[in-house]
Amino acid sequence: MSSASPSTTHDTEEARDRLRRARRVLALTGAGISAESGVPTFRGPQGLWRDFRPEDLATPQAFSRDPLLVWEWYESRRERMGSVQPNAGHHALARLEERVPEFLLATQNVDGLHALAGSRSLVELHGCLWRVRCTGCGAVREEREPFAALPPRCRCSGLLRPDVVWFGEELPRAPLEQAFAAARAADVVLVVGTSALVYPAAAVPEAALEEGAFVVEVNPERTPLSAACGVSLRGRAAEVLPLLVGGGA
Ligand code: BJW
Ligand code: ZN
Repeated sequence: MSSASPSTTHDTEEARDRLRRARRVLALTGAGISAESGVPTFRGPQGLWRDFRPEDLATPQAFSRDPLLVWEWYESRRERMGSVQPNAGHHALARLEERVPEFLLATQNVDGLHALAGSRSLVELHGCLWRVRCTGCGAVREEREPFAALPPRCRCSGLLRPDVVWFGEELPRAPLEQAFAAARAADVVLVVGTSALVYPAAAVPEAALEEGAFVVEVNPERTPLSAACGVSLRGRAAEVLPLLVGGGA
């Protein structure tokens, strides 16, 4: 990966100014925004999948083949994420929502940290780690406690699965449509902590660019989106977002 180059004060000021004047803002977040809360990202040297290939674990085929292995991975992540807290980046986005007339936060994350930080105008594109869904009767319920035995089963005896979106599965339709509609209408799109590799989420800022939105990226590394952005700020979300939004801690 290329080394991070410092973004200029001018870029930061331009992004802050655009956000201050914007009436319609979409924020799209990925695993990087939770990195400073202690949640590992998926890709990269410290990524969650350093020792696993995604297709070994995050696919319906992997789950059919070995539900115990897949559940052990999810339970270890649930355990780890159960104690983490939102960071200054999550809080900055919650503050931004309060002052922008039309604001939407679309997250690819399944950790629930945006809601915990107080974001309300929020759609989860890849589901939620704190919900389970029955592969038999389809019932969905919140489940924060660890399971007594793995893989867990529903009252109907069907196998439960995490209510998240795996490769090859369709994203929940309404949240995805909301994200694309907000992208097409936005003055400014803020893309934070995503490698911009996983579709269709990666197509959301592409749609905004096609409609002429100003796209601000916050990421310590370059991504396939960087070159097309209005400004691409090379930094960590918990440091850069408070500079862009102001106020609060
Ligand atoms: C920091 C930081 C700090 C570090 N501050 N930043 C078009 C082209 C090619 C392929 C496809 C395509 N369309 C669809 C596909 C296939 C596939 C896909 O995209 N594959 C690509 C990988 C090639 N997509 C799908 O299969 C999707 N479904 C689909 O398309 O269905 C079609 C369909 C239609 C009709 C019927 C049926 C099907 C589904 C994708 C589901 C993704 N699921 C996962 C797992 C969720 C559950 C779980 O958590 O276990 O979602 S995969 C994983 O990747 C997770 C993430 O949400 C997602 C994105 O990752 P993210 O968030 O970008 O994280 P990283 O780790 O990649 O990046 C972190 C970034 O943060 C880095 O850039 C760092 O630099 C940065 N960072 N510290 C700010 N402090
Ligand atoms: Zn059931």
